[in-house]
Amino acid sequence: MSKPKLLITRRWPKAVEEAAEKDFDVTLNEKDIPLTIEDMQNALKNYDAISPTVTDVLNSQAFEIQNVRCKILCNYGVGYSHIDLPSAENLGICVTNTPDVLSDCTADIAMTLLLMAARRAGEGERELRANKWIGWRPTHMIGAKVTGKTLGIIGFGRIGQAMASRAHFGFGMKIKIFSRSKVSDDVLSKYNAEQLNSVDNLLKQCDFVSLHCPGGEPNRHLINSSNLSQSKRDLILVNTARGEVVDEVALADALKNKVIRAAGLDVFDGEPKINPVLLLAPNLVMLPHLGSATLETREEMGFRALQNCKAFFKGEVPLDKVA
Ligand code: 8YV
Repeated sequence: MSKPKLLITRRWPKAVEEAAEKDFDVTLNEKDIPLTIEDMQNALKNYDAISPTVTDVLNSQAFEIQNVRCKILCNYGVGYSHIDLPSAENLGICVTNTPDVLSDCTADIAMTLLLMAARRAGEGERELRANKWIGWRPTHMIGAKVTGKTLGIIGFGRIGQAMASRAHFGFGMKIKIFSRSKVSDDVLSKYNAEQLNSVDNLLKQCDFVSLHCPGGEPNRHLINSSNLSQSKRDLILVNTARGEVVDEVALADALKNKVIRAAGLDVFDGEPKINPVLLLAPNLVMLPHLGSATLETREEMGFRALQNCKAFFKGEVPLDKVA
């Protein structure tokens, strides 16, 4: 029996590309350039399986085609808000993601941003490299203390809980959370966490807020000028979820007008383009979507995507089926 034709839309670590070759007739994107919507439409017509990433255009328009061959989109990544699930379902295409394997590294990056923003690490490094450091003094580059403060977590799935674990057990932080569904008392009690009933309340009560909810339309601008204006004045906001969750113009304004203290972003609305207002915003640390960027995790993400794809072609329900 011939192997299913699989398109891997971006380069993967070597070990997983090699593993893919064993079970699939693989096409790699040798130049690692993001596919256009037309490329994606052609791929949907010519491959049995596609493993896309966050950089792929899989909106409803991408699926407006005839003669679709693709049967599974085994997404490389946990977030899948770039895939229009109803359109995929209409065409009978199965969609899977890669949860679990990137929770630790994404929480590590959220903690990195939290610490960098609080302790002004980016600013400090820039000062030093610009040869502007005039030496130690008691009032130099004063930041915000992290240990013992209150952290608000929005979205309390695997990554949110990994963040709570680091903050609570590593930094003695008090944890408050917002989640649309009721989190079980068992889970909350692990971190001595309190579930609040709204994002607005969370922003009012916390020194730090870290976003770990899905992206997409339902959560677009969950953080906006209205709730930022009611937040604690010293709030530090961290976003490793999806860019659209934060109204970036409102965030830049809040930073400029000292409505909040600082922020750390790993994700951007319309990335890799960065809204120029962010580049001008003070007290903002930015990273280029590095949440899952460790070799171990990027390999595990590939193995998990392949595992889902193999299960599908064996006639099983893939472990991480989301549609
Ligand atoms: C991934 C992520 O690297 O998994 C996710 O949802 O945000 C990233 O860490 C990226 O999405 C790859 O598709």
